[in-house]
Amino acid sequence: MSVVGFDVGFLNCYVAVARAGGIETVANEYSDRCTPACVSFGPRNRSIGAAAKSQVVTNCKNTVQGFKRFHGRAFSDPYIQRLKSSLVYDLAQMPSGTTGIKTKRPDMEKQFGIQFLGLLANHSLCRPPQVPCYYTDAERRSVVDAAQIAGLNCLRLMNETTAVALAYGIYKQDLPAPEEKPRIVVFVDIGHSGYQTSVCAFNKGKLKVLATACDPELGGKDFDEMLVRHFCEEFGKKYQLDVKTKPRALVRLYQECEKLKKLMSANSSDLPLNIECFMNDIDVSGKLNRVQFEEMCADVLARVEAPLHDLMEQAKLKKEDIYAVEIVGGASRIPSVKERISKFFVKELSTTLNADEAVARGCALQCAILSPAFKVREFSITDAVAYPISLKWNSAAEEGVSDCEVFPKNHAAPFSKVLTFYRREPFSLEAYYNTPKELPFPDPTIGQFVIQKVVPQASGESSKVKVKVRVNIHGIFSVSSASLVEVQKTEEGEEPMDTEQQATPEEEVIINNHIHSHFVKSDQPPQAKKPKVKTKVLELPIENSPQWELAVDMLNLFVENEGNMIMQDKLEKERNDAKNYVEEYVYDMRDKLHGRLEKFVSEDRDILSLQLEDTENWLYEDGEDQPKQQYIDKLAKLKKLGQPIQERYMESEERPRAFDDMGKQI
Ligand code: ATP
Ligand code: K
Ligand code: MG
Repeated sequence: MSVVGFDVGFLNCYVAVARAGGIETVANEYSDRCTPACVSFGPRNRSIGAAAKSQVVTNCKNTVQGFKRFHGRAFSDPYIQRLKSSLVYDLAQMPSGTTGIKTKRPDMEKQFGIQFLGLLANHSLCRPPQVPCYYTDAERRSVVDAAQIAGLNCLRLMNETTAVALAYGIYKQDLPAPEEKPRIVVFVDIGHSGYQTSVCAFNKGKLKVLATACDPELGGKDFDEMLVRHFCEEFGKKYQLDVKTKPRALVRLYQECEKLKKLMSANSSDLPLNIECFMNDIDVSGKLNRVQFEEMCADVLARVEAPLHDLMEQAKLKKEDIYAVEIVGGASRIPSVKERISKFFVKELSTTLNADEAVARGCALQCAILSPAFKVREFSITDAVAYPISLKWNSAAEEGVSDCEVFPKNHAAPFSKVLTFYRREPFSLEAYYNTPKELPFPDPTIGQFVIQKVVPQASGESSKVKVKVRVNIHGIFSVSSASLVEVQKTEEGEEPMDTEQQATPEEEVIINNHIHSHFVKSDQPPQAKKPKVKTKVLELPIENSPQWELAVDMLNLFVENEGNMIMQDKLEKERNDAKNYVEEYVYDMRDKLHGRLEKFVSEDRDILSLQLEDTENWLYEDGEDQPKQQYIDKLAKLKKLGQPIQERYMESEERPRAFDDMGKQI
């Protein structure tokens, strides 16, 4: 068994594996540790990673990138609608209302993210994915579904900055003892699409996320965008080209601008941008230096500080409290970005972590900790709730709607709470984020949860209903159980026992519905204070409808589709391999016929030569696109001619050796 950490970025994916010796970031089939987050749909099969990325220009309408941000989003979401116009491929509304993509083949209209994450995961043989800390409930659930579709056992969905914090803390030998003042470290991750930051408190063997802040729409791509805009304008004037009208040209310009941006991180001099045959057979060229670049990106750069302010404010920390500021993510290499962060904290930034691999490595470490197959140093991680979660319900006393905040912002997670209601009939709870302005989403709904089969006590009084709500290890909210306490009769006897076992920290909350809708925290279970009664606890069914939930039948359909597509990809690969074997044989035999096999061919030489030539021509014409069996048959036919020649050669090679051996024996 292996456990793997998986960082699916907007642009790049990294995979780290836990091995006996430690954590290792693994390379893909191109010996590259970075796999592009890219899937390309061909007429018959899909290409993934680097193979897909190479089709960004040639198959631009069916090559999908940047799908990380489509998880759990309604098609009508303004964010999606805004992005839609800037994408080369088409988006579509899925039957469930979520976002999907359109590809050339109608049978391949797939739900975003959900399918692709699985693909990438399988492709890179990985296990648990990570998500940005700013992901909402629906986005997280979508990623967990994706892992399931890919047949992965997702041990924990990890917040990216928390994974980085773990990668930082677990190897540190000099952390303060548990009772000492913790070491406070800020982590900043600026990737291609998003900017996240967290502040964590470290003590020996543990870390606690104190606060997180982010700008989900600030990253490397915004700098690319500025460059693209600049060159579109310049080429418009200089060459009278309207780049925006040609998706292919636009995609190429994006690629070149990204390269230029990276070069600019290391050079402050003028740098060229040249593209041959860019549009209408015109070669284009331009140049830029870092000062100009920073000028045109002034608006983007101005957004770097806001999340840092927010972070410090939430954690109620002063800059002097910060021990170190660790930065990761590709775009953290942009000098002016670094400068601004450093200036804010009045501190040199630390780059002790691998900027590209830290997230994946942290995820792999977490998995190794969670997996019984690995012995890892004990390290406890307490994450934080990103957005405050509230519940609302219809008040029993017909006073209208009541609500309460169950998990305030930055509340520890995972965590469970038990809420106590007094009810005589089934009731429903609606969970929602109570700060809609903070959300990257317009819809604050988390879901609807109906507590079923609630009945009054035999006496006619309201029943005590205990509802357990929690934020689980993935950061997902759920109503995990509900029970009704049935008072049977007053009697001397044993206390009702709470036999529930709970791995996550838990807290009991009483909702006093008769008086007001606020809740009281009690240190002791309320039963302890009551006279001794015999009670029976009945488990109640809960009807769960989280927002944008993938229905079970849809999930099954996706699993089936994924299986079919994997099969299709496999068949297509076998077909291509069969074709390649024919091609290889043709070239190999032709060389050998003029080389070491030359002496062993007689009249069969011409027949074989002719056959090889015919086959080569066939491969480029009728044979270019044939079923697998055709290639197999072709190869067999050639081998039938080639085999006797090769046998004669082998025989002559063996003969002198046999004599030698006999000589030695004598
Ligand atoms: P996200 O975290 O937003 O999902 P990601 O994880 O895919 O995205 P990263 O791999 O961390 O993103 O970073 C990719 C970004 O970093 C790209 O925009 C890339 O151009 C940029 N980048 C990488 N190296 C450099 C560099 N030397 N200078 C400037 N930018 C760079
Ligand atoms: K990444
Ligand atoms: Mg990233």
